[in-house]
Amino acid sequence: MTDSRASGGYRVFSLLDREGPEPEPGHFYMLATQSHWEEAGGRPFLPRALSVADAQSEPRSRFEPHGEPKLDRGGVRLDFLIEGVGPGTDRLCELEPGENVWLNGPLGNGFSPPRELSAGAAGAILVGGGIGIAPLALWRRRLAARNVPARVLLGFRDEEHSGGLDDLFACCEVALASDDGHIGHHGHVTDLLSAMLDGDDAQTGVVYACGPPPMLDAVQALCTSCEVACELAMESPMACGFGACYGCAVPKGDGTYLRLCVDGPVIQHPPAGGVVGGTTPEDALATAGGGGSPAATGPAGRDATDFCGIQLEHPVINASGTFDAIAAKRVYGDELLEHFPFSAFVSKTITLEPRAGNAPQRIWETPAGMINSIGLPNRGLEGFMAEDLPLLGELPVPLIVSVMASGRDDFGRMVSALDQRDEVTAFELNVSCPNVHSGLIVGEQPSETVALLETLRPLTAKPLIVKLTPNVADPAAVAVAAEEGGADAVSLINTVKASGGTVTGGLSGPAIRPIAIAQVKAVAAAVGLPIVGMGGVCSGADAAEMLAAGATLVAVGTESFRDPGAGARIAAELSETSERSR
Ligand code: RRO
Repeated sequence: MTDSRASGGYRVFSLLDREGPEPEPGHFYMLATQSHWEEAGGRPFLPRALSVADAQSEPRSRFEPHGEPKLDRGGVRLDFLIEGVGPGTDRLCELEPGENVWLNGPLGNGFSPPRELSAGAAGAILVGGGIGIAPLALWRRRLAARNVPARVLLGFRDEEHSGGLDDLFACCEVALASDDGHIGHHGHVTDLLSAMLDGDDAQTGVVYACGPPPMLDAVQALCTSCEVACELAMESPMACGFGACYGCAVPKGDGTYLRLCVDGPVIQHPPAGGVVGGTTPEDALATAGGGGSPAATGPAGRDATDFCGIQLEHPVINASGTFDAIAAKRVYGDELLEHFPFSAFVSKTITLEPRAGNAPQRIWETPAGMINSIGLPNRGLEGFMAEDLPLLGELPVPLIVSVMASGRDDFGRMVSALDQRDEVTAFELNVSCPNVHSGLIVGEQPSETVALLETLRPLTAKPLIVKLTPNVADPAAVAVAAEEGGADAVSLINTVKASGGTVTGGLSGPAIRPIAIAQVKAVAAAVGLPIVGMGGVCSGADAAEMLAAGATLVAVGTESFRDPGAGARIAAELSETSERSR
């Protein structure tokens, strides 16, 4: 951090990102203090998403004009507007110049320039509300640099919830509104927009808006009625920022959801090309600029591990549903494939039919963890085989497909169909999701688990890994049933049933690691199968503890949300730990 100053009721702070690249207006960053808040566990636990309010490349100059030597800084200066509204933003507000910040970005899709501007057109209108004025500040400057005329309308709730004007909109004409009348028009900023659109003789190219959801709804309604295109920069609770956590769902209007981090945060209305920021497989193959690589140094061949006859470069894989390799490839480009963070990739669980997933809110931060209620969004078996599987087959590591069904026949259909595909190395049978309410959870009943395995075993020679739930009195009894039924391995733990804030679902993160260690030990004592141990693994030391408890492989889940390169880092740390003890 290079600077932090009060600005009305908010703060503006500046960071120097030495690596860049320079963000586009509308892009956001995931931010945490150095070493992820420096407190192992506790709150804040997850990084916070902030839109960039200004960005300027800093020259690599060695001398000030008057000859004083200065540091060879270089990089991109990033300005953010922030309001302390909870433990994460409060901590960021307290940062002092000189402190280091953990940064992942630039992320997301930015604003797009007005498509057609006829001669004499009025250009763009920028509508900002509260802290949402931030991305519009950078966009206004870029539009001005391109000689695109832009009128700016900004609104604030009250004096306490306002700021950034002098810092971000100095030397530019803005029309203001406030709900309490302390500044500008006494009322909503959308009153100003309505009057402007009504009185527009010239054609408005496009309206760009960022602010609270009711403001964005009103902007969209006004634009629709005036047949003006608009782009809305939206907000949603988000754990990762790169498509892994599925937390930042916003309804698309057709019963399905967008992930705001990779399909937004800027959403176009009407949608460009008929898809509202939709993620297509073609998009996924394109190499994006991205915010640095998630990779760390890959471990050497001495860490090679045999798992059910599959040779893996090291013992660290991902937990299902915590890393979307297709979305991550879109964000990080080919570097992701060159330094893939895991030695095998486990897909998000798929079902026979497509599922939209649960309605937001889907995630809730807890002390040293988070609760998810994602609800298994996926394309369904057919969509997965047609669209995702060819892309996942390009990954440089073996693919384990996670499947779930409401009955044995449907499980059988999925396993039989996927067995035919060379891209699939093994199956994980998810019999333990806490977030779908289809009656019986197979993995809660040893007898059901044996019966499922007896149905599936004859259908494939590929390894079958049973994902166990921690939400039973005796997980080892279910593991024994899986072994009896012919499973090749078990993986545990899935998330722990929990409730916090507005979310009831599954708890993950370091908060559950002691539970995971205890259950891995109990299962290891009861079965001879290899075990994939997971639950709150954040470091090489945690992974070593999991291996010592009886696991053959370790899966990293929630930690990848906080750090996309966590898998590779943990594998490297683990390798160092084992090297020392050799
Ligand atoms: O998608 C989910 O809500 C989800 C699944 Br399928 C799972 O197995 N575990 C979890 O915590 N969430």
